[in-house]
Amino acid sequence: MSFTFVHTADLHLDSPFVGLATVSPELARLLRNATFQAFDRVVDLAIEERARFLLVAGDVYDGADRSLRAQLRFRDSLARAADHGIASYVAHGNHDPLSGWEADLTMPGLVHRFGGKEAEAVEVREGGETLARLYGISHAVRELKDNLADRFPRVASGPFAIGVLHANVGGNPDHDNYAPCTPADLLAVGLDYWALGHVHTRQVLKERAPAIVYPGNPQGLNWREQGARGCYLVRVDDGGEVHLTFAATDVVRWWRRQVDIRELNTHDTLLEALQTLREEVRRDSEPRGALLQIRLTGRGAAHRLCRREGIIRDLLQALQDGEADRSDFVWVDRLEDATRPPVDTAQRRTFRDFLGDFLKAAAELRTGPDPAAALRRILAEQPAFKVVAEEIAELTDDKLLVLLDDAETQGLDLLAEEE
Ligand SMILES: [Mn+2]
Repeated sequence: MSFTFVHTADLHLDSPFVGLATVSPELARLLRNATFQAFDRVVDLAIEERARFLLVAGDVYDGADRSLRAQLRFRDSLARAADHGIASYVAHGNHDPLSGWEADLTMPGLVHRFGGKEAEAVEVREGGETLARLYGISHAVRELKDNLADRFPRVASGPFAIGVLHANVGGNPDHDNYAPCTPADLLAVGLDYWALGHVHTRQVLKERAPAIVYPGNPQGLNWREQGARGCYLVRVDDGGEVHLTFAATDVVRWWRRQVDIRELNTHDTLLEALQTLREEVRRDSEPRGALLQIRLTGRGAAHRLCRREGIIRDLLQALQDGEADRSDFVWVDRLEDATRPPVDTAQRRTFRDFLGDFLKAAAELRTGPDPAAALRRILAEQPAFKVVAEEIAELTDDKLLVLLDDAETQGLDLLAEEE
């Protein structure tokens, strides 16, 4: 019997959005509701797709002392799912362990919360048949260092089996190492699907037999959490095969981009480049709003333009004008000037110092009889390039010489830093 379920995690309901420099009252209101609205979209998806159940793999709330507002909203969303006959299975994570404060609320009947001792087993039944067997465990306390995968029973046979777990699998260095375990620990349990939480960027560690999935958070929370965010719609077919579909649920999207000023010589072209970037980001975020941080980089004439008192502020203002009223807004929160003055390479090359010698060597290589061959010879002599020898061999001569130009610019930037 085929069935569908929705897998989400790391809702961080009522999370304060940190790191924004300029927030209008409209934007503040939108952000204050974003985590709730994103979870509502997860529930909407479950209803539209007639999902049999919903899995929430930890970090429902942002802090152990969860707000009453967050608890009420979570309950109301689960109640809406329950009204459509959709059961919810919830595990708690390091941000919202069972030991945290909890309001005295009655959860809808179709909600099951996993305990914190052993992995509990729950059956999902339909018409006298067992559709799936779920195993799950919650974090009992904060900063749990135990391997929770060890607390799952070994499962050899039976109906489609799912594990719900909030854990750092494989020692992801971008996240706290709570409930650490390895992919091998998970494989040893013998389940068909691992519904994980903790890592905020979606990641399919294994596609099938078993599928091991981090859905990421339904709403990005800060500048490190860029791009589309959402949950997974999982279809299990008659043969027990897993089919994953990602669905974006984010209400506002975070982006960080760079603009190189090398070719930009006037205020017009500079503003145009920034507006073009803003429109690209709008297309990448549609139909929702976006937050954007821009860093101006590179060497060129525009460096002097950027340095003029008040220019960066005025450019930022120009980019923000008219955005606040749009539903598909791109709010440029920050414009950072990291540009450098242009360098007259030909003149600098004549200096008798390390940077002069560096530029001379690059120029000699480029004007020699067969620059590409000479460059290949140099790369082959350097042990550091051995690991990419194959990739270098595959490059055309033209591409290799473009890399030489890039390397010269980069070397120039690094060496001139001291000056
Ligand atoms: Mn989290």
